[in-house]
Amino acid sequence: MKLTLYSGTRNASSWAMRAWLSLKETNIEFEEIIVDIRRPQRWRNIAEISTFSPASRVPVLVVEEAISQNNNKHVIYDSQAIMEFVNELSNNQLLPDDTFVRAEARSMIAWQHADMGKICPSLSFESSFYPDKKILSADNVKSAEGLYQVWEGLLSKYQGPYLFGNVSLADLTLVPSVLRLTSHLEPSHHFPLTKAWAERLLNRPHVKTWLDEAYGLDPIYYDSYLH
Ligand SMILES: N[C@@H](CCC(=O)N[C@@H](CS)C(=O)NCC(=O)O)C(=O)O
Repeated sequence: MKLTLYSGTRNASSWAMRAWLSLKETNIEFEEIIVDIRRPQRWRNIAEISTFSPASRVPVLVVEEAISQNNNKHVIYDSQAIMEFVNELSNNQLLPDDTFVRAEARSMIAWQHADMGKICPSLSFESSFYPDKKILSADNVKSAEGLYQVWEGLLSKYQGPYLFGNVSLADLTLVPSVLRLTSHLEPSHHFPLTKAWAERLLNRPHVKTWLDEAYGLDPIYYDSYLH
C-alpha cells in the first residue's frame, strides 16, 4: 500500500498539520507533497488539487492498494477522515479503548472540526507565528478561558497525561488551537493541568518538527488581525 499526503504550508495549514501528525505519531510511512497555499500561488496549486479531490482543499491522502486489486486508488479528502483512517490502520492506537470514553473523545474532535467556540475563527493559525502578538479582547479571553476550563476538567477526570488518558486524536486535533490560544494567552494559575498538558503536547517531537519548520518561514500577515 502506498500513501501520499498532500499537505500544506507549515505556518498556514492547521488542517494538514492534524492529518500529518496522526501519520507521524503512528509511524506509518507516507510520501508528503507540500502544497504551497500562500497567495498568489495558492489559487493555481489548489486548482491542481481539484483535479483529483472534490473538496479542493488540503490535506488529501491518496491511498493506492496492491496493484492486483480493482479500484485500488482511494482519495480521502478531509482531515478528520484521514485521522480516523490512520487510527484504523494502526489498530486503534489513537482512540481510547473504552466505548464511552471514545465517544467523548470523538465529541471533542467533532467540536474542533465543526468550529470550536468563537475564538478560533477570529485568531488565525498564521497568527500563532507572529513575533508580536495582539492583546486579546475581553470576549476572546472569556472564550479562551472557557476552553481552558473544559480541558482542565477532562485532565482532572481522566488523570492525564492527555485529555482522555493516553495521547489520542482528540489531543492531536487540538494542537493548532492550543498553539494559537496559548501563544496569545498563557493559561493562568486557575488552569494548572491545562498549562502542563499544553506544554507536553506542544513539545511532542513530531509537533516540534512541524512547528520548527513553521517558525522558519516568513509570517503570513492578514489585515484583519488587528481589527
Ligand atoms: N474540512 C477540511 C478543511 C480543509 C481546509 O480548509 N484546508 C485549507 C488549508 S488548511 C485549504 O486547503 N484551503 C484552500 C482554499 O481555501 O483555497 C479538512 O478538515 O480537511
